[in-house]
Amino acid sequence: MKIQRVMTQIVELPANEPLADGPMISGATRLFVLVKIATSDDVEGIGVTFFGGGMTKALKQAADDLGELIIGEDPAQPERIVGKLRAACGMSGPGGVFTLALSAIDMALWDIRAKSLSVSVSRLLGGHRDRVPAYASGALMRHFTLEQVEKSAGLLVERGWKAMKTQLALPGHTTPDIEVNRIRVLREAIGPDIQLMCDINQGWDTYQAIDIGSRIEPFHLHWLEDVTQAEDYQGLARVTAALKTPIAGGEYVWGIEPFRQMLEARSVDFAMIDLVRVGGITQWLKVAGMAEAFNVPVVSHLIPEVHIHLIAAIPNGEIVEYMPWVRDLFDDPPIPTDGMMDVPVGAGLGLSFTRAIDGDFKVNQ
Ligand code: SMN
Ligand code: MG
Repeated sequence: MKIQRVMTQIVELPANEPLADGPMISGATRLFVLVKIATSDDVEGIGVTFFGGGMTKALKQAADDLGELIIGEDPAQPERIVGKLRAACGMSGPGGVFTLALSAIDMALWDIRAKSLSVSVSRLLGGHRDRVPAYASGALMRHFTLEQVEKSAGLLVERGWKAMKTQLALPGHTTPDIEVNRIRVLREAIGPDIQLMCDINQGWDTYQAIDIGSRIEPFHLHWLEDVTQAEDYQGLARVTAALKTPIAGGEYVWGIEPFRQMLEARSVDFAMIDLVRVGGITQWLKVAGMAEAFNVPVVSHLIPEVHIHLIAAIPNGEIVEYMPWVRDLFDDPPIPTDGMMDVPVGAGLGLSFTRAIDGDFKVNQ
């Protein structure tokens, strides 16, 4: 089988919050770069990437450039293709737009490979489980009022969620007491049995993380995420050692090597892997294996429609982050019910872009 065509497009979707009907900024949108790879055997694979922001057109162009370089390659050789692209692109990598574009292509290669074997990507990669827990994310954001997050948290429980994530490092005037109070209010709103995670998005320093982190311990967070600068492995390790609450991290780093540093420094209790920043499925699996060797569970970041395959495939997959940013790109995407998500049964990723989106693909423009 040979790669014949690589098609890309930019799609803009509304930045809504459907999980608890939360407030949205009027007119706000998010941009995605979609990739479709066609092969000589008529098998097609799809991928998605983002985080290009104001450089989304450059990200699409990067995907087009990488796409041109892989025409004629065998899609069943993702490592060969990654090696070729790295060599061809000089110092455009190892992170940034190069890796974001590579990830979408790599996703599509695994989609093709699994489709050509008539299995799901999850089965192809190990098939540890067919169902995994998922948590609601994006509904309890730091810029929402206390009343809003309290209401939304209650609604998430009513809607069957068993786990959900909020955020601290609040915008504007804040104090440790204000931060702690928000977690207290949320814990009271959802009761003792719902898993509550909290994302700091690198917003605290080590001392704040230990101070506020220890004050919120009575409210039993399932994890505290990205408490301080992601590359400060030793600082994070101090926080991890000081708190009973497990620490999650990993979404901010590029490629696989930083995970080695994090795991060796014992700076995370949960390895959170971002599919587009790690370099796609090929690299994601390497981090998952490294984490397994350190007895560290793996959690996903965004793109739950693809991550469901990965978290389900591996023995140390803990939970899928369900943040439905890309849900509306697909026909009949997997959606969690009662906090559980089923691996799609179709071959490959089991995903297809909506007919309208699919009709808009163009070859390398
Ligand atoms: C997050 C980061 C970037 C985009 C969306 C969400 C957040 C998360 O850190 O973990 O969900
Ligand atoms: Mg996060």
